Amino acid sequence: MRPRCCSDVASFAVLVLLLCGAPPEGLSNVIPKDECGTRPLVDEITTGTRIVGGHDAQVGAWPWQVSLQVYRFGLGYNHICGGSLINHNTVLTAAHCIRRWMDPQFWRAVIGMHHLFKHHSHTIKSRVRTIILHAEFNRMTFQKDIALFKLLSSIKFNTFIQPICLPDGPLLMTTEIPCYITGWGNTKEKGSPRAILQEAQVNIISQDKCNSLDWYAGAIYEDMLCAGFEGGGVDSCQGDSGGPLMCYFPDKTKYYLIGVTSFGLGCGKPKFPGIYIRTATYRSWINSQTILHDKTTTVSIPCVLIFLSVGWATLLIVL
Ligand code: 4AZ
Repeated sequence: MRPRCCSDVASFAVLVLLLCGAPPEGLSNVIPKDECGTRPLVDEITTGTRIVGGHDAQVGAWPWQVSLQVYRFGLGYNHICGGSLINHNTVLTAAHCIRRWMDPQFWRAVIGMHHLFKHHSHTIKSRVRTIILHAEFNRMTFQKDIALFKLLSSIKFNTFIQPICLPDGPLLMTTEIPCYITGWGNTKEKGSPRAILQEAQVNIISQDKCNSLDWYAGAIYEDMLCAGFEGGGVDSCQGDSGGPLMCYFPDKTKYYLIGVTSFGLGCGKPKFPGIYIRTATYRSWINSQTILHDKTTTVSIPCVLIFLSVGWATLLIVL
């Protein structure tokens, strides 16, 4: 039997480890289950009508929409891609957005933004701590086009800033479930980006239809989904990549992030809808990467010192 003092010391060590692993400021950094997917500034009853083409979003309508921007000497920060806030310090985006800017120091994330060049008092800009690319992202086929940005700041939620819910597995989609895409990307294939956040309602298109010979002819893999219209016209475009494809589930009264904007043949073309990475497929990757990273970065030096001291004390008592 171990002496009581040793089990007390061991319990204390476990307590120190647990406390050290806890996120700062009492903010949970795991993926939220309840506090997500709601739009405090929008009355859901009045929305849900079909949109032909995109239109300006209301201020605060999509509180998880993030603009990921790169600093360019002499030009300042440029919007590169969209992203979705999934907890206090994590943005989900597309891997192909990172291109040559692998160093997180090039980037910032802007959250709670409506106009790209006119920030509100509630807009938050955060530098990036780490970029986590899916290790098997394929630049040729765009399979596993998914990445996480871990932010340096822990973002406080408010009416303009909220995380979106992530599905635990495939969600039952019906024609009653409205789905939307948003972004500051081009409004035409050869157009220019929009300063005001654009939104559009889209249909989810079956894998079989999307892969048929006169559509994408087999280029759409299991981890992708197609959304838009057979006749084209409503679509995501360059600059929207990384941003959300989200659906409102009336029974849950929440929005879920169903896809991450990835690619497409041009923009708005008939039979070539936008392609999105299925978030349900990557739920365990997202969870493990988020938790792994938070655990390795939130164990502070004082915690390590306390833990080592407790370890030494235990050894001295035992020997
Ligand atoms: C892009 O280049 C891009 N029409 C994103 C989405 C689509 C096409 C291109 C889908 O970021």
